[in-house]
Amino acid sequence: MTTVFKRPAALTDRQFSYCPGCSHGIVHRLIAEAIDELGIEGKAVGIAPVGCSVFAYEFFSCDMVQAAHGRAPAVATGIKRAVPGSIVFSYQGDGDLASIGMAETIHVASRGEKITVIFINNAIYGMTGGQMAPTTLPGQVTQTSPLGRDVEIAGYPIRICELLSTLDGVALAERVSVDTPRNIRTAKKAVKKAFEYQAEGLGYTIVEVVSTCPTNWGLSPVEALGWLNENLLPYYPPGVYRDVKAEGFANAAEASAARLAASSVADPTAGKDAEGGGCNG
Ligand SMILES: Cc1ncc(C[n+]2csc(CCOP(=O)(O)OP(=O)(O)O)c2C)c(N)n1
Ligand code: SF4
Ligand SMILES: [Mg+2]
Repeated sequence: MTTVFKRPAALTDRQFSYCPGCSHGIVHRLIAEAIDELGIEGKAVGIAPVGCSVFAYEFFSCDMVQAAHGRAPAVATGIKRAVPGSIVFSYQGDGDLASIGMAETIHVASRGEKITVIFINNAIYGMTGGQMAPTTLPGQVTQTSPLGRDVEIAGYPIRICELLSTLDGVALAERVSVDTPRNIRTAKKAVKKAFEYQAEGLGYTIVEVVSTCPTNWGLSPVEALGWLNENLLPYYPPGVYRDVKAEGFANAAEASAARLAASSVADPTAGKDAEGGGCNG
């Protein structure tokens, strides 16, 4: 008999700890399928975050490391630099990545570290009972914004793919969702592409997954999918925000060089007296 459906080898037998209707389980499976299909289990190293996916190290059968709050990209950087042949991915929620870990997120992307970030944007801190996150929509009710996010006080949500796509170290920035079978297939292609770009050494790669948190949204799993479609996807449109290969470059460094060539800035000391001026302080 032909097997048409089985648990990916890159997942352990441990039962997921996620609520019904939560996107985390689907994304875990997609990552595991990508690892299996690319045959990289022996090379893959995952970094688990804080948040509801804190136990990711229990669920993937590849090597896993637990990072402190927001530090997953820094840990990933160290592992990738120490073992360049590894395929390193951090798995982070929006509270972890876009709030406490924002500095690491920006600098790792700008340095073009050859890692893959899987970013679960569910517009809330799931783990802590639903705090407002940097991605919480204007007016969205959370435990810490019971009257709805007031942008006068809390500012506006951060669109991570749009933000990171401006950085020269980025080879791929793609936003997907996993709310329909078709979108799940697109999401899986994006994860595989990110791993492939990393293996080819093209630069930093991120796949943002617009996700559900029915529990802290106070909705049923089906209602949560409706809320995601009506509210989150218009605010966080899926799409490819940066793909250096599709733009005709060999890698992020080449794309960056093209930007620099268009700039008039070259050597600031050119034409100046070698001994002149300067501050010794
Ligand atoms: C202001 C603040 N800083 C740091 C923390 C520590 N902390 C606990 S859980 C968490 C992240 C949880 O949210 P998210 O990353 O969106 O993951 P989710 O649970 O939604 O999957 C953080 C940063 C906190 N709760 N509040
Ligand atoms: S609280 Fe939200 S993010 Fe956490 S497991 Fe439940 S549905 Fe998923
Ligand atoms: Mg979250």
